[in-house]
Amino acid sequence: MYSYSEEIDVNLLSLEEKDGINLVEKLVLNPRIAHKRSQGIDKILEKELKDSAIPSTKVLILGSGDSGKSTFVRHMRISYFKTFTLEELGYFKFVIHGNIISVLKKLAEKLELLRNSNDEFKFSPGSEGNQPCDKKHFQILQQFVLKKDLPPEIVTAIQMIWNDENIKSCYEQRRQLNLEIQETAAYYLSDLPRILSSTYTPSEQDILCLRNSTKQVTETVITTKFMKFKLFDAAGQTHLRNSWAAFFDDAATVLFVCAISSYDQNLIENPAVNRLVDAVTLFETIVNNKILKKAGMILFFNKMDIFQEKIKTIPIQNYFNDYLGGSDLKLAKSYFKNLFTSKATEKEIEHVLFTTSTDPVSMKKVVSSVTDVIIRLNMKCIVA
Ligand SMILES: Nc1nc2c(ncn2[C@@H]2O[C@H](COP(=O)(O)OP(=O)(O)OP(=O)(O)O)[C@@H](O)[C@H]2O)c(=O)[nH]1
Ligand SMILES: [Mg+2]
Repeated sequence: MYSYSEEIDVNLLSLEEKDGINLVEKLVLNPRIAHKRSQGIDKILEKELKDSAIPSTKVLILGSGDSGKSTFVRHMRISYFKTFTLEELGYFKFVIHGNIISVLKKLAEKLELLRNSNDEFKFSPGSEGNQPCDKKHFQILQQFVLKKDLPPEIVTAIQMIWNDENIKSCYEQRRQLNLEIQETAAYYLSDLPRILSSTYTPSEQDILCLRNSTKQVTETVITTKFMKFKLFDAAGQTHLRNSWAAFFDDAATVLFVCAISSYDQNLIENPAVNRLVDAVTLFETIVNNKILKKAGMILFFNKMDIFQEKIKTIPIQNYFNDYLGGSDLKLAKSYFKNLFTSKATEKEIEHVLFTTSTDPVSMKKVVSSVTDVIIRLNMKCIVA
């Protein structure tokens, strides 16, 4: 009498009308479908029961913008899931191409300004100083809006602009020129043919180097056999921090990330404030926050790769004048560790780590030790 497919979605839980027939009627009319559907529901319930038997723990990942919070979440993803979905890889590819374009646009725009100004800038030998860098390619790139794939003329424009010696000089002198350029730019720019090829799929290292500023607190759930980790990755820029407090309840762990290499940098959103001074102030409010009283603290001093190189040429004392350790790495680490931990008046810091989040080898150990601490802190939080 009625004809309908037996391939009915057994996971369909709503009893909506289909083909003018109420689903309840369908189930009564066809016992096979009813059985299949009931089996489907049993499976869902069984999985839910299994999942709910796994204890879960809430981890807040807090810290200033650009410190490496999302990069750490990507490490957790890589460690426990091993792969990313095709959809995620497509998105990462889009972000990486966007990163490259935005860096080159910044450099080309700065170069244009420099050519028309009296600022001191060392144009590359042999280049005609007042000739605009490949203007045609610069214009093509400036007008381009990235949607999905890169058209061939954009690939050419990117390569031509990066091959320009003056663009490279501009990049080398970015600090003196006060140009805020993504710290992982050199990694991508040194490997353009691979990254711009039509068959490009981002590697694990590419994914760890991408820059995609978080705009709102994002939850990532990682379910292992023993524990479900609910990671809340916060948006670190100053104007986005007032959304954090809504997530503080029931947090067993706070992982605070600061970029130790930023001691000589100011906030992009407020150029009057030193980034590391901002990070210490923020840390003080978090570590002594009453709602987070039960939560254990893990502190990451991230971007150690940049820090180690930087202290050789840019004295810490120029920015933190009570620091007297010169370019000694051990003394520098200990100074910043004391600076932060001395702010914790309400509790001990459980774990302090010096990390380079773009290095997958060293981060394997970090992920494993942090996971152990998170599990321990969860137990402590339950007992407290
Ligand atoms: N060289 C270097 N770069 C790093 C390190 N950790 C993170 N980065 C890079 O720094 C940039 C910022 O990292 P994110 O993880 O996006 O920073 P975030 O703290 O999530 O920033 P917001 O989302 O704005 O709050 C990315 O390009 C990362 O690849 C590190 O240890 N060394
Ligand atoms: Mg982020």
